[in-house]
Amino acid sequence: METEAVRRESERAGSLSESFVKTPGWLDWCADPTRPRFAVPAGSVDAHCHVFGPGAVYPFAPERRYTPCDASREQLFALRDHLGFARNVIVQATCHGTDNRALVDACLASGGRARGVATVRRDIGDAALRGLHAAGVRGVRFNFVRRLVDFTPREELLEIARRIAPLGWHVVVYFEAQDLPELWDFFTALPTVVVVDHMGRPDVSQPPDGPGFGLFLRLMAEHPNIWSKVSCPERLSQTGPPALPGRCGPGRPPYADVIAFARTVVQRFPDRVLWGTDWPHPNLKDHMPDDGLLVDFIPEIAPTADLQRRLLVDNPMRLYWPEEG
Ligand code: 0GY
Repeated sequence: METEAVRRESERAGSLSESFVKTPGWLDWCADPTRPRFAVPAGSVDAHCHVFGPGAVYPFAPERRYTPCDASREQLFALRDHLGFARNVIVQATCHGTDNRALVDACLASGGRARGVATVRRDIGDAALRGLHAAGVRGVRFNFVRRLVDFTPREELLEIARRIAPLGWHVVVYFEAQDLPELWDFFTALPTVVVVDHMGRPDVSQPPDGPGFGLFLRLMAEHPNIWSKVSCPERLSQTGPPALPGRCGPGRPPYADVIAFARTVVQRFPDRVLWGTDWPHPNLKDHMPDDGLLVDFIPEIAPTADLQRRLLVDNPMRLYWPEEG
């Protein structure tokens, strides 16, 4: 997958001064992913992925909770092409804090094939917001996962949501299932579309029709402005098998314990679901998935061509490229 552009980017990064030491035990992204067996529909969008630096060009934020390996825009675009996707939605990763430069530059370098979800502070000016919009940003991310970020007061987040609503942007929220009861009132008060990362991180050792996931399904059923990414089985699975060569394949899907959860959401809310690779997969501890085998997970959770087209093309296009609709 190595391209001339990737090599040039590495050399550029290497020639600059700042260097970072990865968090001990960090797992690097898979450099030689399989080509997926599942052919994604034409025009598919990878609607959750990140860029990391390169740290020498776009330094990681002082307040970060982890230091990743580099994962440049050229490397992301090479993966996009390898997997058969047409576009990316790049989500600001917490290792860059509220410095959106790597994200913005990736969007600008994409030739219109990437849009972004930024992280901003309440004191961001109108001109800066307009600049983000011009670059392709269409949402802000609020993160409630305690191991990743410090607490931000709810009124500050609400103020940001009110500022971005007139731009037609939405809010992406990342939280863990046990925190949903406490966050419910805040989420349901937001004045925009709200996109939940990774189905609100359910405990997949519990039944998909049990009370825990039932609360999340109720959130979506009662609030038509709430969407979900049915992504990250590799983070949620407790039993595997992992998306690694020789460990999964035809008749033996990866992350079998996540399938019922994601399929339920896709089938009940087919017009409000998104899918993304989550490349370069920050903070995985157990294994680093092969992104090609991860794409082969999609037909397990979206079993018909119609569901696949909505999940991968229609929904992300409506949210991120509405002007093309
Ligand atoms: C994800 C998940 C994680 C990290 C981040 O921004 C981030 O640092 O999103 C995680 O560690 O669970 O969605 O990529």
